[in-house]
Amino acid sequence: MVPVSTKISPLLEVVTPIPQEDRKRQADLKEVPAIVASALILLALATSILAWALTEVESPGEVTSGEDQTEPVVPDMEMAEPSKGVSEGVTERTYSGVLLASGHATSTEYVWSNVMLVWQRTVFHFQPEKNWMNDPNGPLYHKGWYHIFYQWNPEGAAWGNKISWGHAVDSKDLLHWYHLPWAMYPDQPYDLNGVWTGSATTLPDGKLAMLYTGETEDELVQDQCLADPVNPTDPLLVDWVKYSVNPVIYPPPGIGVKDFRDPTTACRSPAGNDTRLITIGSKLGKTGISLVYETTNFTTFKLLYGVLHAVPGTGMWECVDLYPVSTKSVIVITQENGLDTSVHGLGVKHVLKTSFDDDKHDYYALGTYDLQADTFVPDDPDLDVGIGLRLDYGKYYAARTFYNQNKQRRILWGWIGETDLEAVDPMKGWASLQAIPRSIVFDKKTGTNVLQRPEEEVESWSTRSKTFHDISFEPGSVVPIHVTGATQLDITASFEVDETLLETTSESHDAGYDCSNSGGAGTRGSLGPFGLLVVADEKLSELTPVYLYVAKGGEGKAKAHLCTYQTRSSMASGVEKDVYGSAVPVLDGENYSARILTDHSIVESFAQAGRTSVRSRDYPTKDIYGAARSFFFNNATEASVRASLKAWQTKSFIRPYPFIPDPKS
Ligand code: DQQ
Repeated sequence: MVPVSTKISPLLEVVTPIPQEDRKRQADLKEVPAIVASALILLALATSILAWALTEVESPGEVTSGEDQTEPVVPDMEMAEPSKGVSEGVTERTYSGVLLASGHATSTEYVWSNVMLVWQRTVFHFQPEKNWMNDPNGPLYHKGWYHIFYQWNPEGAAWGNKISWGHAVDSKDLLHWYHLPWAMYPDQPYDLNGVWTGSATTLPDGKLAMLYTGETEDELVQDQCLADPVNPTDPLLVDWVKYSVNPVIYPPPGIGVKDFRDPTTACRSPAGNDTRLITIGSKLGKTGISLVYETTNFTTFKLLYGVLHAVPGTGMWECVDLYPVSTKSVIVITQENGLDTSVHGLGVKHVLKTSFDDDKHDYYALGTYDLQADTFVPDDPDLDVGIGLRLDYGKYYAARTFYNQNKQRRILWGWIGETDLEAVDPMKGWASLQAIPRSIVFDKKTGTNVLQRPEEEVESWSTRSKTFHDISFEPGSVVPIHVTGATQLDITASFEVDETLLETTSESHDAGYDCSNSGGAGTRGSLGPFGLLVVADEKLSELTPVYLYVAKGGEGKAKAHLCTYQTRSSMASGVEKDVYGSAVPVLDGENYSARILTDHSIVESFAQAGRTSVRSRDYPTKDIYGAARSFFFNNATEASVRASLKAWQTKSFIRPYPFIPDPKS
């Protein structure tokens, strides 16, 4: 065991929680003195830390853009288009700027350089070569190739009315994608306002049916349409043709024409004879619902009586996803297999996931899909969709799964949107990315949640690794993690904490701890927070703490939370700075554990093998290229933490830039 005691208690200053709205309004003004003060303290502290850190100083990373790297880029707010929103079929940008009394947006004062903007582009997350992207669409595995389609604007880096389906393929590791020509473009009366989100169904004979939502241009009516690959034997599925008598489903009576979208993958119905069921999200008043349709041919559909499920007060349900997970403890193929969409019966539960248009979060519930009654019944009404669990507690939306029949895995894709100002997107030339694909299985230990883990191919994305065994960190310490290439890391860490302290500590029961209202990593308890500082620079002038906070819960038992603290992640204004996170179950005898992947401007965190996960999009100005560092920290007041950690440097897959025009355009 190596004891470490670099004392830095003032590092993560306690911030009094303030309401979210006020926080956004005040953030820019308040942070400046706090950051300056902290920076001075940290400068002194960093000197002692440097003795460690200097042993492995990285050379600056390569700048890939051919543009002038020094030329500053000033957001032109007047040129910016108004923010897009619900009525236009896309997620509203949550951060829309901070207006000063003068009426000027503070964000215009931040001068982004090309060097900073170029650095934000990720190296192992899926991104199109340019322009705007949102929801993942129709993911599938076909003849040895992974396919991802996605909502894409061929005309620029903002959501617009020419939303099309971008398309990329990869045959080996979900990393080395080939960008193909767009698959579908809004060019028919039934989809002139956009080829929106949809899903693929692989039929037993290997044929594919792709259902998507089209929106008409004049009345903005949302209808469901069918498309097929021109040549189903083509492993790349390059060409797609829309069905000649689309749309195949109109909004039924009583359903708002703008509230009817995002058909799911079809599953087999007990009615037999190739009868299949799909579900489509909608709302009735403020009640989120999902309708069920039956089809035998994907061209004619029958609306079934009632709804799959309804939850009052949850508003419009977008991107509904319904799939089975295995509850069996002994599985023939593997302990961790996923299931085909049509599997049901003994040893199977269903996950119902919906994306809430009202608050832009993805919620799910575990339950039973009764195929006779065509209804979903949650296991626990207190954990129903929108009341209980979220797929992710950070920036993550419109997720969609597919079944990889080759590996028997259910794989989840989800969209990470931008959290800065829209005006900056055209300067970068792109907006948004997809979170790394995760496999999704039932958590047989808790029985109350799913586990989401980076899909196994992600292991092959790593190159060099460094291991740190059994290191003891005193309360109030921060220690650099000596790894090169801290801009792109895959870190696994396990932590041991002396929980008997909960019996002796004067700390009162804190069952109501909540990452978002806690004040962040500066809120100190006897047993936490502890974790990593990522996307940080040597002086810690910018840093994103990802940490576990162990509070004293009911009956004096430990209650853990996984949090990501963005408040000091960027010195730039015009950037959302939230504290994300949620509780994570830790069972008796388990160590605390986390997996954290950083890819330039993205941090993806998983706790306890994926019981809880958090994504964040960061916009640093200092800790970029070779200046990026990672640290371990323990900001508990009483507990020492023993940690073991392995950090892998991940491979890069830099996509060609500038963009090579589509052969079709
Ligand atoms: N995005 C699509 C819609 C979907 C929404 C439009 C969710 O089909 O409901 O781009 O982000």
